[in-house]
Amino acid sequence: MSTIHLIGAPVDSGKRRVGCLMGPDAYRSARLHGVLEELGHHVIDHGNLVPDAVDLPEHPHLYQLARTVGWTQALSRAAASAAGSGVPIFLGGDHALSLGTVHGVAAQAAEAGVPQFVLWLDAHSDFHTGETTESGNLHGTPLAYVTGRSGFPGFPEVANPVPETQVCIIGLRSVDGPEREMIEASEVRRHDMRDIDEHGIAKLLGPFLDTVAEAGGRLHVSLDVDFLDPAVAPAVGTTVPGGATVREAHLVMEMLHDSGLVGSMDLVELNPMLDERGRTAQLMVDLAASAMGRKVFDRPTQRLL
Ligand code: 4U7
Ligand code: MN
Ligand code: MN
Ligand code: MN
Repeated sequence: MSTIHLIGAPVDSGKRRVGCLMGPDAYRSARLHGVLEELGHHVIDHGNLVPDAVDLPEHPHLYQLARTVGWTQALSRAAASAAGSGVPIFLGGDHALSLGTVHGVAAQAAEAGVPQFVLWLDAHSDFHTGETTESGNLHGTPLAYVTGRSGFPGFPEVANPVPETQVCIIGLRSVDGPEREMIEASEVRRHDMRDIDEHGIAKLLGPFLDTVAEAGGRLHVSLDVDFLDPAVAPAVGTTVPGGATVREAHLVMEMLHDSGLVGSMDLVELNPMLDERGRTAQLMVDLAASAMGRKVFDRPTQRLL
């Protein structure tokens, strides 16, 4: 059994549409803490973080740059300290929070001499730099930042970039032109929805987990709500039709648990303003439970919030 650190990260600066700041409390209302305790884990809820106060002039293109830099600094410290003493689960908050969480866990892994791997479950590749993003929304940039690309003015230096070969994206179905170019020129592993349809998701994830295990590595999992099909997970601002099913997502989580490789996890992009009777928050809590060891036969009768 593990020590699990729940760390609220009500980041809402990574894009224009507000509401993700309510994410951490939606997960709490859907009983994340209790569900994980019922699996036998030692669970500590650290409450919500606050961003550092950062004095940066407004950027002509990057939306809420100073606020997001402040979050990145605070989250990196929190992630580095929690990763050394258990499994942190970051309750988002939009995906800009991963600029900090991956930065922090990668720093701690480097100190511990463990290779850091990242699994990105998302409809989008989030591979823009500050120079390529058309929207200026920083929630579309974290993978480029943590793999060490330039174009992030004011952000902490990335002293421990995650090597491209140690990143795997699954669920892709919305990638912008410049992201496509950068990814195709990179060694990032990526699987789009067609790959899932043709091969089955287990055949895509399995080999990546084998690579992590062979390297003696540790895995950070970043789960964007929009990885899921909007029909089952409507509470997200960036819905893209044709996403993962409930069972595909659970299978990923079950395989992650069996692997014993997960060192940290982000639950991102939940916007409770857009939810229907809490069903998306509930599904995300159920997925986190699967990742932490709940079996299909252990699942309680469906509760309605
Ligand atoms: B998310 C987008 F243009 N690529 O850059 C952009 F399509 O964290 C979307 O994956 C980014 O939800 C989505 O704004 C970021 C857009
Ligand atoms: Mn994302
Ligand atoms: Mn996304
Ligand atoms: Mn999104």
